[in-house]
Amino acid sequence: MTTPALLPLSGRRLPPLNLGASAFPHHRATLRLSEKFILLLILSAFITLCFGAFFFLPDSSKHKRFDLGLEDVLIPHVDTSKGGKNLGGFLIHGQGHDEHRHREEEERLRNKIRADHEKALEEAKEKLKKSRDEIQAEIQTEKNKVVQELKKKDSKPLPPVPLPNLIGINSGEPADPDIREKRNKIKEMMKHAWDNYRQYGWGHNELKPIARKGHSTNIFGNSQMGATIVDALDTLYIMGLHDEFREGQEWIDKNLDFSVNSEVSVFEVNIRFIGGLLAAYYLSGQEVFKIKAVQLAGKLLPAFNTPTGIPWAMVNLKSGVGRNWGWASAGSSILAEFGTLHMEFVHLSYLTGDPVYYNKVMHIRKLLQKMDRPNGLYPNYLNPRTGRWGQHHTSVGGLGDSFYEYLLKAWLMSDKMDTEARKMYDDAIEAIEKHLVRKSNGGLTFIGEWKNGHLERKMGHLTCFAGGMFALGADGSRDDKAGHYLQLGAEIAHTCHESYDRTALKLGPEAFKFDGGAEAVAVRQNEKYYILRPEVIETYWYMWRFTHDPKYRQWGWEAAQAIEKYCRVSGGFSGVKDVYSSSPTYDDVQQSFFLAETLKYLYLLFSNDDLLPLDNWVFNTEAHPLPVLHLANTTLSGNPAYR
Ligand code: DMJ
Repeated sequence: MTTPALLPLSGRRLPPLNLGASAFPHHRATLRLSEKFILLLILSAFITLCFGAFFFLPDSSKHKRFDLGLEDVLIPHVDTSKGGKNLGGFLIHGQGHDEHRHREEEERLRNKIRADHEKALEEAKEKLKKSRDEIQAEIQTEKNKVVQELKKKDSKPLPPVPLPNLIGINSGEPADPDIREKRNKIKEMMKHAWDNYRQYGWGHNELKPIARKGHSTNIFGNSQMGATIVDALDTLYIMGLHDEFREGQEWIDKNLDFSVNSEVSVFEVNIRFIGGLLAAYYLSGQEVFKIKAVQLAGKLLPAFNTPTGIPWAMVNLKSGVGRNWGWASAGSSILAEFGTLHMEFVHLSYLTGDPVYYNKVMHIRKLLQKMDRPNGLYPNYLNPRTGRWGQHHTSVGGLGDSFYEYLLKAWLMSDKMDTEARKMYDDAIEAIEKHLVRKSNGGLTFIGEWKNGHLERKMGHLTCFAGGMFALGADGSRDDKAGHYLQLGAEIAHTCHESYDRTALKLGPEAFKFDGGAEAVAVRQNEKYYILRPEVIETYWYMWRFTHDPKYRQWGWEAAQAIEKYCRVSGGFSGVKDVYSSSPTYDDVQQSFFLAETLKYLYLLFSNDDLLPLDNWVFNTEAHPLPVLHLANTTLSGNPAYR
């Protein structure tokens, strides 16, 4: 095939194009020639247009002003109050000398534009001499440069911040050999869960322990973000599983990337990823965790771009577009989701010196403070467009739970300086006690749910965390009701233990009733499952720390044995579908919170209290410990950047 030569604008013939070997030589040659031709055509049209436009411009000297938006350059300072005199810059208003200078300037600019065009043309011609591969290689080099620049920007060291007093990062090894043995068993369970995830699900969000492959749900979006790795890190660290911790760190360093086109839950990513990364940073001091947490937090910020500043439930990490769950009442955001950001966001502001995170969560708080609350209760749904409550449904379990938890923990985390949060917590639990806490016929204290004007006598497994919350908030409670709240915590712990004890597997159902003869048992088939949740064990641990009543260790051990017996499979741990059936079927999911929370609380239950003491650490809702910020007279920061 003969190669046609192109006649460029300069009249010089370009060398024949090197087409090279190809499976479709004809197509490739045609394509390259037409591409180049079109490029040249566009260039020449552009140049003609520029020259034409320039020469057909009205003669600006007649207008006495050179009006290309350059007057600031040409007439640097004109004080009109002084009658248009020369003020050391350019002369104006019809003086001959002035016109001459304008014309000279015009000429200079024309020449510059001409020279620029010629240069661009030369460059284009040079480019056309290159082969497609060369051009592609150049483009790739440019791209790489940009990526490198971005990476440099992303991994820019954050401002140094005086670290809070990190007390109690120790082995916490108990002296009692029986307790030590139990603790070792929990560590072995952690190793089994981790090793199998490592082998079959590495990099995926979670593990399917029966199918032995990766698993994910829509809360993590559609990309492999290694949720189990991030969620498990601090548990590995606390248990002294340092090789495993390092493996996780390496994966995060090399693979955890947030520039993915993936729509994630803002709440879940905050509590599991940001909470997990921050805890790993504070425990280990490894900068990479802090940097990743800050990068990720930046990706969540667009979720707050709503008319009210109440964030969307989900955000696309790449585009920043947010939206709410389709199932939520009237397009609402969920109380337990937008109300469970405070701890992590305060730490982010503390560590970065950037108040943006703090301002976002304080804005939410201020908005909630202004709203009317039916019976003093916070409904679970709030519309982020209108700022109005959705359905009047209040729960201390799913959809509401960790909002109350974070009010208390904001106060604790601020070294008890954030009294506004404490007041909101006290007001909320007073209303909860009045309207939702009841005693069953059989004498069990439970927390029901408020649904459109009536109390549903049902309690979720999730609600069981509240026993620990009441105990944690006892000290510092209004009217010095510490004893009362500790007692309330103990009663909830007892009820939740009963919900475990009344099953075949000695594991608790997802929800249980106190109605029509039912006492702490699930009635509906679809509420009989146990998915390795932590809340009951979490409450045992808090009760143990505050009372040292041995029954809490006993109850925790019962739960650990049941998990070992009924949930352990050779490929990890699985949830079960019916806790009332002695031959249960598996759901085939090893949830990331099993490693983050359930096993961590069990391990702490059999450790000494000086491992992560509660005066110095506050656990986020995913059991990631964050240090108390000992701040003088401010809820925010020991970081001088704020002061
Ligand atoms: C965890 O992800 C967190 O504890 C959250 O607050 C609610 N529940 C799950 C585990 O059950």
